[in-house]
Amino acid sequence: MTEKTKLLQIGSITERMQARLAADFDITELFGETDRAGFLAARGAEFSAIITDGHWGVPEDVMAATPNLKVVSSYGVGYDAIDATGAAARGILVSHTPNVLNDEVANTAILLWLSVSRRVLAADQWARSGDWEAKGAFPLTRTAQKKTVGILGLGRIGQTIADRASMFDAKVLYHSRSPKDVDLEYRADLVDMAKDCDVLIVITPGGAATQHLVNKDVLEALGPEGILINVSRGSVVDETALITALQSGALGGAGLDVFDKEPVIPAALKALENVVLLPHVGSATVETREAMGDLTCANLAEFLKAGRVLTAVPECAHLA
Ligand code: NAP
Ligand code: 8YV
Repeated sequence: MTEKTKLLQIGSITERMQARLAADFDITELFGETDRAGFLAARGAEFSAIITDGHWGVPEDVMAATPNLKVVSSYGVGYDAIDATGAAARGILVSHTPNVLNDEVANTAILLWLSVSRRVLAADQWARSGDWEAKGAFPLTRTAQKKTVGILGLGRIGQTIADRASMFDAKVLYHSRSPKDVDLEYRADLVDMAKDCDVLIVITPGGAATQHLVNKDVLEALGPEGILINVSRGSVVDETALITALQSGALGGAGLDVFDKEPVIPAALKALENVVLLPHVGSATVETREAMGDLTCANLAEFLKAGRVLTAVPECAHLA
């Protein structure tokens, strides 16, 4: 009988994924180890494969302690927590889960936008608390119809959000580093775009290149009636500037699925009435997580079978 491939698991995986991997992989859970440094020093060299997710990625100490690592399969599309360039230089293939979550994350962005503009949480509270009987009708809210929607990052998910926005007769603008071959208005300057938007939806990757792209100037350009939706990474928005803008009324409202230091959300943000906060659940439905999990496992299976992966990150595409 051939020995199973040693797979290091970072973060949690579903039972379905466990079951799919069990036949070919001998799985060790990193977070089950109490002496992490001792474990990595003693056993790091055993592992040729890692399974992780977009949140945990591959921490530097793990990368450094796994000299025989050949493949990393990440359960998520965003891989800012993995040094993909460094991995590629070592010949390590990194895979992720593009496309299978486009619809779900786009739906979450729209859900947040409508929740903020129609003040769904406050209206729910009005209905439950007895305010409806005591005070009468809930105050009027703002429509999502015929607005100007700016998309920051018109990639796979951004394009799906643009499709959804057109259902609300929106005018869609977008900003990214380069214009795309699409029938939408490109804006080379983010502040300039924000000035013209009712809603700004952020869906770039995280990491150093996008750190605090959405800053005080962008938020002020969006303005007192403007709404910011962030379904990308917390790092893309300057959270301190965001809180200040929301507190002062310089920004109208925000719908946030992601935060700077997850799972910690600043108390000042939680105290605000003009925000809707989600605990990073953009892709978190049974159906979409199943598709993501299947692709995560299929990448590992393909590596065992053919020494390549199905959906490599761009930095590793030449190795796949
Ligand atoms: P994608 O197809 O690679 O699209 C990313 C877009 O961002 C591209 O249009 C890119 O265009 C633009 N971009 C990259 N760097 C930029 C910069 N510095 N300034 C302006 N635009 C920039 O990625 P995707 O599959 O749509 O996923 C996007 C991100 O969503 C993921 O990386 C992840 O962080 C996040 N996400 C979050 C959740 C959640 O649960 N909330 C779920 C899935 C994904 P240019 O290269 O032309 O700039
Ligand atoms: C996941 C995500 O929540 O795909 C991403 O980039 O942010 C989410 O779909 C994340 O990968 C943790 O599993």
